[in-house]
Amino acid sequence: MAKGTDPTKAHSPAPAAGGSPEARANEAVRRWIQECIDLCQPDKVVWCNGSLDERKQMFEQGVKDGVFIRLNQEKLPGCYYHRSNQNDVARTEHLTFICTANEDAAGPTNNWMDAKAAYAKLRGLFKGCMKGRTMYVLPFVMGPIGSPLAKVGIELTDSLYVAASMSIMTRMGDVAWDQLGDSDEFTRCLHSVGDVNPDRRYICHFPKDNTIWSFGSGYGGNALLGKKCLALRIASYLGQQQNWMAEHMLLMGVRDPSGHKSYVAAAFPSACGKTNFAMLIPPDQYKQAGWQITTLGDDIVWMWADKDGRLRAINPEAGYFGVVPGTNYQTNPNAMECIKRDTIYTNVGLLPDGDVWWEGKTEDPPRECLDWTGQKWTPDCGRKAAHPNSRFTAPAVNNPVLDPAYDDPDGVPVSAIIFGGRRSRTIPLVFQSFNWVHGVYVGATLGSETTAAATGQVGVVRRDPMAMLPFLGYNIRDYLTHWFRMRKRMKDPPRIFHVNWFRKNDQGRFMWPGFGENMRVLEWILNRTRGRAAAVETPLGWMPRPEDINLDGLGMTASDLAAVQSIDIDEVKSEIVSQEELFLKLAGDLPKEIIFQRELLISRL
Ligand code: GTP
Ligand code: SPV
Ligand code: MN
Repeated sequence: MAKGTDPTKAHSPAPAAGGSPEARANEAVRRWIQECIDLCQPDKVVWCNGSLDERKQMFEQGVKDGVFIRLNQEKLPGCYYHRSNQNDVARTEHLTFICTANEDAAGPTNNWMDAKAAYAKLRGLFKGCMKGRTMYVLPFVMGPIGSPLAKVGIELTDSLYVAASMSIMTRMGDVAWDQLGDSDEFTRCLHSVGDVNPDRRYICHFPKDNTIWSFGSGYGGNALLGKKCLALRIASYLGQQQNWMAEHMLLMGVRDPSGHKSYVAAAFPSACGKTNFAMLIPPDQYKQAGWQITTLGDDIVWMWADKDGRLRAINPEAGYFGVVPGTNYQTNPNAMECIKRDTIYTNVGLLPDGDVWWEGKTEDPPRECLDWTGQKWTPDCGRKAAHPNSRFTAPAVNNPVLDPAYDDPDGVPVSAIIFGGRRSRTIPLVFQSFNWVHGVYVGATLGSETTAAATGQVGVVRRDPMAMLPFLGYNIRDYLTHWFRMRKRMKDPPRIFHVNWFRKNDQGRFMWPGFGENMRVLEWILNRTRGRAAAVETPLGWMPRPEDINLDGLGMTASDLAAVQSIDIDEVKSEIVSQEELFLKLAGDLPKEIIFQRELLISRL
């Protein structure tokens, strides 16, 4: 991948329109695929065209192979069930590597492997790994077709689950050959589930070679290589080289009662509420007044400054790989609509009639089901029916509130960027940063309690800068500097906010109702972006007075709101001390803006 490539450069058209996918692949593609075939030695190679018919055949084949179980087609038309290996249920951050010639390129927060050593090690694992198996060739595009930022990837995989999932999650098929033309600028994604042994599991990224090699896992973020591996790790590296941004963010449209439309991007760490916020249904009174929320994306956003100096954004994905537990018709009705048909359910409970169940789906649990491991489950058995990180894979077009601009190659202008974490204590419901540079500091010091989306301890606060800690393809020092530099490309940068839906009281109860009611906070945020709402200056930033948040019909008093907004100076001091854990890793490399902002915060206390 050439350094400094112009992201707006158009590719020349494909050599031959029409014909078999195999015939349409250009020389560079064919050469690379042949190398991978020689290495992996599959019995069979299947070139995929991304059609709905093909996806159907994949499901049928998967049912025969025991990869999928056909769900009750009356209740859940087009839906299939998949059980993963029990040791393969979440991203494995300790087995994820950035592979470069020198360690500095990966930086202090990534696992690093020498690129040559990594290729050698993984070549040993890939050698002959597809004997007796089929290799699926999955050409795909990340981003609306024709967008200046759209990227082509080709994934080679021996997993039918991955093939079917990629067909939902990306714009897969012939569109990729059209977009690629005769160029060799595509991400080379090689994947094998191997023997699903965590001791032989490596998710390796080679940013300099535009290459991803993933071995030994079939789980989402480890195996659907267009998602976290390409659209965040490789893309963040490319974005830094080419002056754009790849972020772990949702993207939503908000129409106010006057018909004015704004777009908001928000970065929350894994399992901290992006899908739910992106599909938010406003409370009745807001709906009646004419507020309307639409979804562009729920996990990844690519952004660039246009010629007028406005930040514009697209969602590179075409589907949702969402957390299942806790999803129901009260918390997220739009997600429930999305997953009624044409959806893959992974690691949820399976009911006797071929329907599915999970914790939080209904108030009353079923009398019995099979749990995510296939064992008989009853409500009193002491185990969970669904794995806490069980997931749905659903096409974006199923979303009843999909934004019309979702497929627009020009993207949408972003008015506000929101950072948020899962914090039981200390962090108030909402505040606004003083300006872009302060906002970058707020994002860089984002803390959140860990969740089941990655293996390891759950519920401990860790620093997760911009919710990107596990997804950075390069040195965090250069990433933070990139955020500061992007400011210079913008005439009127988006306002930056911080939210926390998860603060708890001394009884351990959430102090804010969350979900649809988050609309009330969003209203203040949007009004702030347009100079239409009041705020007071606090040590953390601008905050609404209790009367600036609409509490009508919420059953919360102004003093309840004051409690969820309260700032305890001693707790903030501890917070600053705990930020040092990240800053020490950066040592002498901490951008000066971060140091100044930290000093200014301390001086405000
Ligand atoms: P990834 O797909 O892992 O990136 O997660 P995500 O950020 O999209 O999180 P998601 O929206 O799936 O929410 C994760 C969990 O948080 C689910 O169990 C939700 O029910 C819960 N959740 C989401 N929003 C809220 C909220 O406003 N309040 C509370 N209390 N819980 C929420
Ligand atoms: C996350 O963990 O942030 C996810 C799920 O969105 S995965 O695609 O597995 O990374
Ligand atoms: Mn995510």
